[in-house]
Amino acid sequence: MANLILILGDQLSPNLSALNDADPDKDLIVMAEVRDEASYANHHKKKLVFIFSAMRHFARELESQGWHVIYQAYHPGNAAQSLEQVVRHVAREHQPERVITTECGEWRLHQQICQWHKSLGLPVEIRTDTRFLCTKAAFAHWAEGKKQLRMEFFYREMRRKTGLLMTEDARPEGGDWNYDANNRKKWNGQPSAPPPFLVEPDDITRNVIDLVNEHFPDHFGTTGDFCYAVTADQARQALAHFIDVALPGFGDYQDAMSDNEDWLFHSVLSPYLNTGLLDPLEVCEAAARAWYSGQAPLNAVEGFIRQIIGWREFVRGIYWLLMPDYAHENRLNNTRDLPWFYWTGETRMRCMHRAIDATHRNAYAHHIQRLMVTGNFALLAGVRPEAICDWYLAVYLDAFDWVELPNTLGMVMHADGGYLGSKPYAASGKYIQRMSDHCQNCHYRVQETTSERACPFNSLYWHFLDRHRDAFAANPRMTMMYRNWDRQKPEKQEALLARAQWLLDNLDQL
Ligand code: FAD
Ligand code: DLZ
Repeated sequence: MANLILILGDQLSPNLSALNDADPDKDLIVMAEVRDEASYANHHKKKLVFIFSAMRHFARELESQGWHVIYQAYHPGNAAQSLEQVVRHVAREHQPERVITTECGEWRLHQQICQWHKSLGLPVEIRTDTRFLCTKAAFAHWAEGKKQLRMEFFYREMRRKTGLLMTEDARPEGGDWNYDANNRKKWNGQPSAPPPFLVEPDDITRNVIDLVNEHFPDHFGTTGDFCYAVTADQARQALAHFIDVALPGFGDYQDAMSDNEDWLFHSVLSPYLNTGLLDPLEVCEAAARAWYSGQAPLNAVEGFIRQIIGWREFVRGIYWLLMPDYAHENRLNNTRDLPWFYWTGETRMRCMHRAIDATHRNAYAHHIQRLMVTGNFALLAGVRPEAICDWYLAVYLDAFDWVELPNTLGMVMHADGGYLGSKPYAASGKYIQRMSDHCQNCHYRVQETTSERACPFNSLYWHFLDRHRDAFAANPRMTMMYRNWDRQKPEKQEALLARAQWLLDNLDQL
């Protein structure tokens, strides 16, 4: 008897575990665009276009390989608007022996699927997602008994496991595990930033763009100039483009920001990795080859590989280890709502405006914008973790709960007490000035701290330290910050706190 194989919108990989041992002559594949998945967050319009178009292309590829695919295209009048309803409907018609799927990437949906065997009255087999290098169980095993979980040590395990950038006698290439100290240069326009990889939308994508504009007009962002890859072939071309033109500068300018350039030397591969169009090992091996052939320096290649086999796998491990309680963590007891300008970009803070504007246009901002601009501001302003997490989950093409939540709640908001960083990534305007040219085009003055035109990040930074003294003063990595605060005259401290309080009371006027 046939099996019904459910493939989700971020499972677009021919080697998906749900397809192992499947029989194209007997088994049915189900894929569905449904309202419940399209609207549980205010997904950016480009994210909807990307996922629906990539799903449609993948379904077509499967059909061309002889699979029988039942595909539900989105329509508001469809009777089935959740994945469960679609599966129930197909199961009723085709009477499969069981449902097979690969474990999904969100606790919310995972919990639902775990109940389907009861609601559908059918066995539901949930298979391990083998597209990650470290399974949930292997991560839990690694974490067991450790007082602190540190990415760096996990990363070294992953280097050993994969053999990436390892010598024959099992030492790291170049002698060091991590070359991050070389990766903090400001970018002054040279070498020039490479052009992004662009794909002209085909008929399938154009139809989806029309559909999203018609049915999701109120969602964040715009569909205009959609140019992302939507097939594995195109994603591989995007990878080749990155290796050729951007990887050599990736390390040096990894932390840089620019007032004019949206992408700098970043790969823009996360959407393809997260939906299965690219395989993480394939991506890292391509980068490693570029070093062995002399095409890119070690600090770039090691830094890039660390992001994928280190950070990406580490945050996923943390997510599944700590959910569902993790999503409710708020150790700094933040209560503030998200300022409205996160949705409009209408703020005179130039760095915030540029990061949000890029996000609105591209459904993309690079890591340092997410961490040190929009994230840093939310941390300093004391925004509720849930509110800022909802924003990050909605606005980026690559956003799925397993990767967005630990990055936002943990790395940015320090709401989990420090799994993702031993100290909060709080910074004043000085950091933004050091790493970008935003400040020279800003309404606010980065050198000033308490005046009406003083950069808001400055006094908010001190306010953050002062109000969280109990949480951080004993942290050895923050001793210097508190020493600098304590050294300031009481009048100055008072003026800084007063300016910050005014800002906090008037966030929507910034
Ligand atoms: P590059 O800079 O070229 O890096 C290469 C690859 O490394 C990325 O494609 C990505 O797969 C991986 N990577 C790098 N940093 C991280 C990280 N911290 N965690 C996980 N993977 C990483 N990444 C997502 O994929 N989805 C998200 O929803 C997401 N939300 C984030 C929210 C916040 C607040 C922050 C600070 C970071 C978030 N990140 C997220 C991580 C990172 O910012 C993006 O992966 C990166 O910006 C994607 O762009 P890129 O492909 O050009 O990355
Ligand atoms: C994010 C998303 C969207 C917007 N739409 C769909 C959809 O219509 N059908 C689908 O199968 N998946 C979709 N997804 C992805 C899921 O919401 C969910 O984030 C992942 O499957 C979790 O692994």
